[in-house]
Amino acid sequence: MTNLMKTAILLAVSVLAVFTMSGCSKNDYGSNPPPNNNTTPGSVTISNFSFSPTSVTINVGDKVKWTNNDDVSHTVTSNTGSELNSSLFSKGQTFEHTFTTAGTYTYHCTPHPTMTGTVVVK
Ligand SMILES: [Cu+2]
Repeated sequence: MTNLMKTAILLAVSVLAVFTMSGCSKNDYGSNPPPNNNTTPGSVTISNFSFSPTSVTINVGDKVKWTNNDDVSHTVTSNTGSELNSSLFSKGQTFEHTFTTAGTYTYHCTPHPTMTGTVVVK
């Protein structure tokens, strides 16, 4: 075996080792939880013509899911702006929205304006 061949093999092995190590650390979150990939930290139930809880607090990038348990259809509609703009959804159906900007989002139900709620995005 020539010295050149030895060097080439050594180089190939060390490149492989670096790749393996970096691949490992890429997927190793240690004690930290993995990044938030569209989990649902905010859950709101709609029943008896009200949102419960009326206010949820989440982080930027988090998703809120509304579940309608009423026999009538409801919407989740921003009081101002267009962040929340669901269609009417009926019993057993859900509406989900991911918030990408911090702020306080107040909303109501279009056919039942006395139904109101708030999403606080930190
Ligand atoms: Cu409603």
